[in-house]
Amino acid sequence: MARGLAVAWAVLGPLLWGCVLALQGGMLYPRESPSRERKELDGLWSFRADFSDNRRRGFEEQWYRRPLRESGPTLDMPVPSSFNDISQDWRLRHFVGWVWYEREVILPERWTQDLSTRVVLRIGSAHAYAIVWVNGVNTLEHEGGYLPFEADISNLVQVGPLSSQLRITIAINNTLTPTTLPPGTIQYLTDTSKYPKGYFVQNTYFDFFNYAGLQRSVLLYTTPTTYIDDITVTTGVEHDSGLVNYQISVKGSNLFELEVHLLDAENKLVANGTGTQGQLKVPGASLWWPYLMHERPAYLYSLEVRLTAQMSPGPVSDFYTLPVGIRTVAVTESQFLINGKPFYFHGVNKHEDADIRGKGFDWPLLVKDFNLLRWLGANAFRTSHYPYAEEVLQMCDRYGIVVIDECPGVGLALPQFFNNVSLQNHMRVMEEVVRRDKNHPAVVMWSVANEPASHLESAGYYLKMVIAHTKALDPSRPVTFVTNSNYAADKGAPYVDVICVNSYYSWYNDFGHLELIQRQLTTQFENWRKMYQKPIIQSEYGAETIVGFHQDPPLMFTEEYQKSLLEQYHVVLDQKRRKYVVGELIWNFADFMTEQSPTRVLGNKKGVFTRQRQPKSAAFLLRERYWKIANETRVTSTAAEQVPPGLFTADQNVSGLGLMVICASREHKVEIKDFLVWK
Ligand code: BDP
Repeated sequence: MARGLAVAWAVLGPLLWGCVLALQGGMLYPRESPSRERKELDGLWSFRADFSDNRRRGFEEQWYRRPLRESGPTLDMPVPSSFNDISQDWRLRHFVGWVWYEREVILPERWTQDLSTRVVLRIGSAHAYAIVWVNGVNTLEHEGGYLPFEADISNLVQVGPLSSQLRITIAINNTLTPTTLPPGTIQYLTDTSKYPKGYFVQNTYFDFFNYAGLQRSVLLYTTPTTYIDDITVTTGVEHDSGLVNYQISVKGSNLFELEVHLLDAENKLVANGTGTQGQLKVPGASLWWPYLMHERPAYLYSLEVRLTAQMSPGPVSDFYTLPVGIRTVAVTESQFLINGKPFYFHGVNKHEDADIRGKGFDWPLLVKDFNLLRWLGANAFRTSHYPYAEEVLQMCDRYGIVVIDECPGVGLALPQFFNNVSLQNHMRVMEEVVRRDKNHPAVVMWSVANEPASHLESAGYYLKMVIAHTKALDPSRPVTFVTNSNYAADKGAPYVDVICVNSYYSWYNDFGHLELIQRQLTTQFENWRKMYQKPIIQSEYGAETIVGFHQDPPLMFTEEYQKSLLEQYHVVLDQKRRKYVVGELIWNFADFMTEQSPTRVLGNKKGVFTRQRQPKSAAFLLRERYWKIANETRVTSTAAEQVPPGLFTADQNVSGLGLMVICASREHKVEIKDFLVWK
């Protein structure tokens, strides 16, 4: 049964693209073009946390009606940033409830006078519930952090007494409840001998600090009033040609023409088309390959879309350019294929996390992280445990770092979290994730959850529904969730395309007993394999390590212990990766902040880099390993361009092909220093 499903997906997935569920409204990343302008609102905002007992003073006093400074004292708050670690006030570090942000903006006069211009306010993310007012008018509400939302505010800035002065007020509530994603509970502690009246705590069921605020950019952008609302691209390969299927939605008029041009990396036109959907054929296409898999990784074309609409004052044009990578993804019963070749994930799990800024987006941090990934020889990461900023995925497209894109379905630990309201919400969140990230070639698989209580019957139904919905939204990619349940008890595993397993042998289980890892890990893989003939990824493993702690023979928390634990895992991974294990993702790329607890010393210390991005000894061990694996799994350029037509089924001898690739690559070594010159 399970086997049948996986094979059916590999064969039918891409053919089903025509049956994709239509989502209302696009969420194209705001890019400048001859018809579009952008105004970033990053910088200092006015800020106030509502410390009142019921946290509702801001609404009772209508703080959005007047400039925030008029209703009380404000702080300077940088955007993007989490608000938690910015001030010296411990109450703000641990605040639960509504916080208020405000920013005054001067708009270019044309934006307010030209009625054929559409002005959009876009918030990159606001964790976890946000209400937005523009000049005191309730404009937008959004539930869920880590994803963008936007509103057309033209009628607010272009009618009435025209004014270039805009006041944007955003109230954000970080409370997590049983029906939010991630879920949480609020616990009132009523024993007055211990706690003051009304005392409550926010319980979370995940292992990272619940940073909040405007953690990604806020911006304004324009389009013409008839505009390109959305573009959906899927790609394929037929003989030596690349195929680019496009679907474009236009809003504002039915009288329009669309022209589509595909340009290569040298800006040369390679194909063109017209209309709202079509297929472009690129003979001799350069494919999008993962980092270290090919000598020319991450090849991107540009899809230029030009809209011309007939409006009463005359023709209007809109332009949008989308980066496109041509690649295929498929799963057989023992392999993960990119462009028809076996792909092995040798990478990391990450967090959006750093000193002071918390989960706030930061370019220097992002570029440093990508330099470290390349240094490490990592070719992939999972966005544990929520969708990362769009700019991160753009970097992945450009650097060839493959992504398992995970939604914030983390901490689904209690039976009451598997209810119908949560299920509807989870499916809506997956719609938002797919809508936002569907066009990134780097994204090769969706993960709908991390470590849900998947042994529960109710979780089985819930996961089945979320996975089916995600597949209907995007039949072109495999879907998974990450499990730590027992293989025999897991009720969600029948529905995934790839089994992703977390295990912490010799850390949380039999701690200190490194000698048991090989036995236990072998059993883990063999049990899962016997039950489900599907490829397996070791999606987490690792050990807590305080940088600078040393002990030999190794003891827990030392750098030596982390290294030894990894080495033990690697022995088994090496045995199984030539069979059906298709990836290993270390937990974690870097140390990160968590809630306080007796088991966390200033956060989770399982990073191979510190929170400040300095290497622990394990980073060097991992680096040797990843570059060695890269040497073994790389495809030669000649083989790479010969992508077999159509899709593999489990019956075809793909493992034979894998062997051929390994042999061919022996003559074509990747040197560790290559990362310096490849990009
Ligand atoms: C795993 C979780 C991850 C934790 C990790 C740990 O998926 O979020 O941080 O354990 O305990 O179970 O370090």
